[in-house]
Amino acid sequence: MATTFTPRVFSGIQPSGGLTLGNYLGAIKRFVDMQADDFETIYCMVDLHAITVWQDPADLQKNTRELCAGFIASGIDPEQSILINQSQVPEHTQLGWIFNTVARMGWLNRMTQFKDKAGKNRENVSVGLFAYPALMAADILLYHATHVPVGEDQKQHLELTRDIAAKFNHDYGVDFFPLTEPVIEGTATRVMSLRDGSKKMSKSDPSDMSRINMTDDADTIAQKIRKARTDPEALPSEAAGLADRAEARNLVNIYAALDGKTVDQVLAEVGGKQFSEFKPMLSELAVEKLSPISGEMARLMEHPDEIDKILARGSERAREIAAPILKRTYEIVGMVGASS
Ligand code: AQP
Repeated sequence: MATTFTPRVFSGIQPSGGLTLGNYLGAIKRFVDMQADDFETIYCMVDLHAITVWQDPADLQKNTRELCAGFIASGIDPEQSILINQSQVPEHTQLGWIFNTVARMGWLNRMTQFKDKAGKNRENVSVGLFAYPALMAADILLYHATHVPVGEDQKQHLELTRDIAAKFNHDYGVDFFPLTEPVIEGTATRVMSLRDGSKKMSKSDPSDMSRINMTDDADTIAQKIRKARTDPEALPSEAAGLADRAEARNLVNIYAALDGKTVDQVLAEVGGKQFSEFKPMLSELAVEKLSPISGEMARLMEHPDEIDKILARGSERAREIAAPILKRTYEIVGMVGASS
């Protein structure tokens, strides 16, 4: 009979810059929703992933704490959920190594995120950037997580996680790791750059005008939305009318996600309006929804020791789940000493 796994959610965000609206709508807002459901929830600042591309050490520390503050300010309760920093739970890298031996070069070679990030510079990027998806599989499977809420861009990595779990189970003749389900839901699973509707909004985009940062003040948010690329047409009254209008669709999706409505509901209200009228409405909504979060983040950042305590406590709780799973993995693989 197939093993039954405890319903458990794991997801992470890299402290590779400041949090963006894309991270918030595509990931954190979903994390908060899943906390309210019948799941154990573990959320991680994946600092070991962040360093697969160069991070200034002082920035990495600040970004890790700010990310934790962003989680809490958005509604993640550190008592109800386990909040951790990846490097404080060494079992992640230990299982990551095992999975480096399970994942195949051909699988990793197909990862579009690696291709995008490496670009023409393949010979010069870190080995860690290439192996990233195997460590991500370890992050998830270390907790036998059954569900992973992510944005659209992580779908391929989640498929790879399932491939790694299946190959491990098959090779060792066990039913030990679950085939984790990705949870990619909502109207903003892929928030696009404000400057280019074909590129996703990203923390590390060189243009700050391409994204809304969760720490941006009201004037900055309004300025970025005012300058966001659009087209000269009025808004349509139905979603089908946005089919070939990437930038327009992006702004409407953002509006819908912030307001908790469907795209059709939003278009029923704003169809026929020009962007000169719609953009101020979007700015007002974004400021209304984001400024309480940025205010709370700033307040939490005044007490970095408290954030560090939350992460230390989270790591202890996480290790209680992770250690027996790693131990059993070592036993299955045949490591001497694993059973003692
Ligand atoms: N634009 C986006 N729209 C929807 N979801 C998004 N996510 C990221 N960008 C968008 C989701 O946020 C979670 C954390 O992502 P990450 O920090 O681990 O890495 P990423 O996807 O590479 O995010 P960034 O912002 O683009 O970081 P950099 O620039 O450092 O690579 C994931 O669930 C992701 O889907």
